Amino acid sequence: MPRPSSNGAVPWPAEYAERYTAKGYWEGHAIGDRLHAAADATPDAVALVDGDRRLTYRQLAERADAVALRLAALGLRPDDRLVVQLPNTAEFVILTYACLRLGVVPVMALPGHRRHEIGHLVEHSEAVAIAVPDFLKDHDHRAMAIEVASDSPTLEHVLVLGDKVGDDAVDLRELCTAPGTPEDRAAVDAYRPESRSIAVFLLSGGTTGLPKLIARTHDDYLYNARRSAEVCEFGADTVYFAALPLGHNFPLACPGLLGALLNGGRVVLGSPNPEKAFPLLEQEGVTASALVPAIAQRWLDHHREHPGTDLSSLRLLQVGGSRLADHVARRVRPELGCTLQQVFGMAEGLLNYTRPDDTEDVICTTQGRPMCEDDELLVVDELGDPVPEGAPGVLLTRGPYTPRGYYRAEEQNARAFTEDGWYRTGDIVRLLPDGNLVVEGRDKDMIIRGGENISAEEIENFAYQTPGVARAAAVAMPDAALGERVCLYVVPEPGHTVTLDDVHRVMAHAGVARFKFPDRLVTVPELAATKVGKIDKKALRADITRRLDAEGTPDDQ
Ligand code: OOB
Repeated sequence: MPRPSSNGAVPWPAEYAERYTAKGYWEGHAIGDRLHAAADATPDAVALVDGDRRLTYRQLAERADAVALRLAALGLRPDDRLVVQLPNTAEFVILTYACLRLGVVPVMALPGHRRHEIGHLVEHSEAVAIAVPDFLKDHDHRAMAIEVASDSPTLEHVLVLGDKVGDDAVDLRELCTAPGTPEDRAAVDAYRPESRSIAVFLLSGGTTGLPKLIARTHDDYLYNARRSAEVCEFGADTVYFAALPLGHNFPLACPGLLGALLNGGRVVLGSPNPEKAFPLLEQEGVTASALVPAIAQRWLDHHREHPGTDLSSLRLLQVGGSRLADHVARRVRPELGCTLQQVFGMAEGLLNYTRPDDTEDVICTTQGRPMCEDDELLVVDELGDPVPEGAPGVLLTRGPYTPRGYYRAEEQNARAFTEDGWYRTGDIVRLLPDGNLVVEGRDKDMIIRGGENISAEEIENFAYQTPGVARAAAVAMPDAALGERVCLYVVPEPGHTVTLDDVHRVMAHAGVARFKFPDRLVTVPELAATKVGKIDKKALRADITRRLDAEGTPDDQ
């Protein structure tokens, strides 16, 4: 197992780094430089649309440099970490761009995270700053951030976006509108990060308790966005609609925000709700967007019920994050009039795409193929031996944008990565003779609820903190709207009853993200075990499916 380097990230072995450089995957540039180069090419083109705010490339680049200097004036230095928990706003983009220019590393939290997750991210990344909205969906992020800061030995600066900033925080809106000077650019250039240094921390979907950090370098993440943009045919005429939270790899760089901005395209910020999104798609002439299956389904249903919106500008609809059902996939072209692209990706790296010119069968029944010819894929059985071609097995991968380990996580790395650096995805796939993959299931203990990855182990840990719980197991239960929901099996201690509310109360007290709260609790006298004595989750998944079928209302759960 390669040892982590002094900055805590696990580097690629030298021979691979040389190969990836020689092949041109790693260009040796900082992402901020490439963004500036794109801005120089079309300074007056509109880069960003956030409601009625429109920023040209020149304005965006100048603001990013002005903010970079303001961050430097606050005391932030290259390789410092800044936790970003912001909704899809111009401030998210300007701040992230500023970090990339300065070499400050954004830690991409998700809007749904709460004190429990944010506290962990701050601690593990040793963040010196955090950016949050004041309120979002009735949650006081400002108060949460201040509380986390008071418990943290490293967190010094709280940046707040909104009207309620308070005296103990920095006004992010004000920070992002402060005028720059022509000298800013040269001043920020002086900080230019090394291309092998960490550009951004993404979060792992996670099968362990709390999210692990994935250190993506300027070299590898730039390639991630640039090659994705090629595959997706992004160019100056692209209008990308950012519907999913931008802290997620998919809308951030697959090709997403970065892919559009590196190619002179335009990014329209929004949210997934079709009632709000559809008018924007029409007004702004959106050409591409990325969704998770649960939202794709909502868009299809909304369009069926309200066929009035003109979606003719939309050319490419990317869907990924969890398995898209073939029959839903088949509705996309006839009903929305655009090309579907299935994306099987992961924050850990590897990206598989169906290509726009693939046959309708490939597009609707596979999850695509790797974007790079140097992506290495191995499909293995339980013993780690390769399976025959076309047979299902667990996918292992290595490649020029798949790091060799999680950040400062030697114990987990020993499990998640092989000795020679293959990442165990935990996904069960079939590799078809034409090179496309079909995702058949998961070998990892994770539940994907409407695109949010939830670690079963984390839910079980909270169940065990609930009075009266003797044994607990969290499994995915099928759900028509979200794909999967969380079902918790509980064996109570003798004489106790345990309710869903009891578990929720424990999780609420710990400040856990709402989307992780179990949707259903099933009390059983014992949990079935496998031959080796582990809880038989397959049997539990079959059991909950049977129960739902018997109730006849799986759609209403
Ligand atoms: C994306 O990234 P993550 O890190 O949130 O989740 C990765 C995991 C994969 O290992 C797999 O279990 C699942 O999510 N997954 C899919 C899938 N795409 C992701 N399972 C079945 N079918 C698919 N199409 O989810 C992500 C990152 C970049 C682009 C797209 C998705």
